[in-house]
Amino acid sequence: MLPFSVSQVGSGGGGVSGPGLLLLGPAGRKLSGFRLTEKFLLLLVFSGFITLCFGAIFFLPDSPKLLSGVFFQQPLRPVSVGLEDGAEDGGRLARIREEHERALREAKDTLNRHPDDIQGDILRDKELLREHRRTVSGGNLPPREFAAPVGVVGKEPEDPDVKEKRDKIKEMMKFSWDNYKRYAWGLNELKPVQKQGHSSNLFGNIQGATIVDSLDTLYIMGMMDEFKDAKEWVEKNLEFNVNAEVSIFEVNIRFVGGLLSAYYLTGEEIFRRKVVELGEKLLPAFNTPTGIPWALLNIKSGIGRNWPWASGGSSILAEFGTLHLEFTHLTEVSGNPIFAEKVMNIRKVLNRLDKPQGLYPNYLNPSSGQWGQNHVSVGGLGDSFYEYLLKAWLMSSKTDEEAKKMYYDAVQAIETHLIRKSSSGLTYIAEWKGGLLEHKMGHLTCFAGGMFALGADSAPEDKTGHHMELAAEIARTCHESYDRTTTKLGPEAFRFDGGVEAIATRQNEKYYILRPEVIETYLYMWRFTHDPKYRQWGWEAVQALEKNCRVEAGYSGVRDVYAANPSHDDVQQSFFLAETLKYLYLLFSDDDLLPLEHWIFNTEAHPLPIIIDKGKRTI
Ligand code: DMJ
Repeated sequence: MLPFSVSQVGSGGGGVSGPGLLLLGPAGRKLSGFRLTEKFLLLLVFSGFITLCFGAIFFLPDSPKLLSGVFFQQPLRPVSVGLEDGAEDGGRLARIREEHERALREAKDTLNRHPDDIQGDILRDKELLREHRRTVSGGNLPPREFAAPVGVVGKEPEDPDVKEKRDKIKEMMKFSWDNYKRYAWGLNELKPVQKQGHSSNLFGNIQGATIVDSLDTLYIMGMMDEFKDAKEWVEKNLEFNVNAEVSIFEVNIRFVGGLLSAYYLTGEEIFRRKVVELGEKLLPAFNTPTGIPWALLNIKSGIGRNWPWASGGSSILAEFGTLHLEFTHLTEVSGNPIFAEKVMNIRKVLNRLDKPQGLYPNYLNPSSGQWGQNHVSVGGLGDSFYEYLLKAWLMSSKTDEEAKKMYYDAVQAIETHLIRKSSSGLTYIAEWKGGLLEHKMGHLTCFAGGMFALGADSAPEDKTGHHMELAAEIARTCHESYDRTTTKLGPEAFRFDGGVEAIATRQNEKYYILRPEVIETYLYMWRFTHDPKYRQWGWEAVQALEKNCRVEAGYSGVRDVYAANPSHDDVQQSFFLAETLKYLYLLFSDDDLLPLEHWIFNTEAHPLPIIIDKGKRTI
């Protein structure tokens, strides 16, 4: 406890740090009652405390998901920056104008260009897009032949024990879905304790994240009535003409990914129409001097900007590096090359840059094309960039040699500089901050086990076995991070320093928000090795979820995985239905359900078909 309290009172309260702040002593004594040395000491403690708070917020960003998923977990007012809502009242209009100007100011600061020029570019691009539609297909989507997909309906497992487990996972999906439908239908996510909808500001005013994220899981689990309801909702209610800022990354992996998968699984035109409409709305995000997209975009006005906390107006590696698969498929389903061009340009920019020790820093300025702060991570802020290099190579039927080289070079640098072994022999992936190693691994980083396994087969210089070993070691470490907790669920981050191994030491790293990465790695390891321990570990996770996260109306994250009776954060994340339950279901299915020779999963576990012969799918 601090020896004084800081209270926010009206101006002129006699505070020492400006109007509005009044410092009170231990017994509510006014600061003016202290001697000079006492005042000085108090000030010292107070300013130390403030510096610490700022340090924590601005210099320790773990991931865009960490900041957005945790700091912004409470429903926030969406940031609306459009100008033309006639029905708005005066106050709201003024606020919209203010925010519009702020976004433009921030864009101007990063881009160093006049706001009128920025707006001019946005309008010109919109016109070009319309023009393309008019000339190519009279304003409509060109027709597209759909071939039957491979392996989207699996057989029942023969082993009754495996079947029983798989049925249990399907029941979990039904429970999550039914409760979402009952209490939060049409909203983004469910608060399973309060039994109401949850809105994250990541999607602006776009609604229905759980519905779109769940489409393919419902389909492969054979929950056809639920799938029908979901499809009908998409048809009648899914709207993108919203006057609010969205996260390009989140909308891409959940909405674009979810709709693309639904289209490829079913051939239903509604999904193709919707996904192309959404893809076109996202294009203005690339309107920067380098073409490295903004993190945030108002999809109505087309004005973009970056997260205010991201290293001097930088874009984030894991965000702009996790568009490639979906945008390649947007070109595939629309016939418009523009989507693929945008993501190929990101590659070009990255390949022109020097990489410190072969590593990719997490921040890149979209105006100067220069790296920002020296922070490298295979977890939050970096993670799915590496995943998408490998998957771009695989999705191209192994023709995209550039992606292959970038992936294996990056893995080599990661091995040399970030991968370490603890004293008891646990392999982990550390983070690199300004030249120093931080011996911490995030839950998000645990996806890397699956990635190394998936990439092992094509590893150069006979390194297949080595990559598989690495994958197995990461899987083991991540399993340990679960096994060393009371709940048997893993913490958000765990450390290998100060005498601990695979344990979270900071209170704010002990939560679990229904994340999938560890189970994702079990699935890949199972597919490649058929070692029964991976199913056993997956089943441990199911039991832990049932015991700690299942509440009356759905599943919730927990605040402390080391507590015997952890409290709930009251959010049923849409990725729980899209990823965690899907990966579990696949873990207890035969390998011919979504076989890896035909499908790759985007980073939200939405299956996308492998493309052959430039624009011709295998399926
Ligand atoms: C998901 O949205 C995706 O898996 C993303 O790549 C990382 N974060 C969440 C799940 O943890």
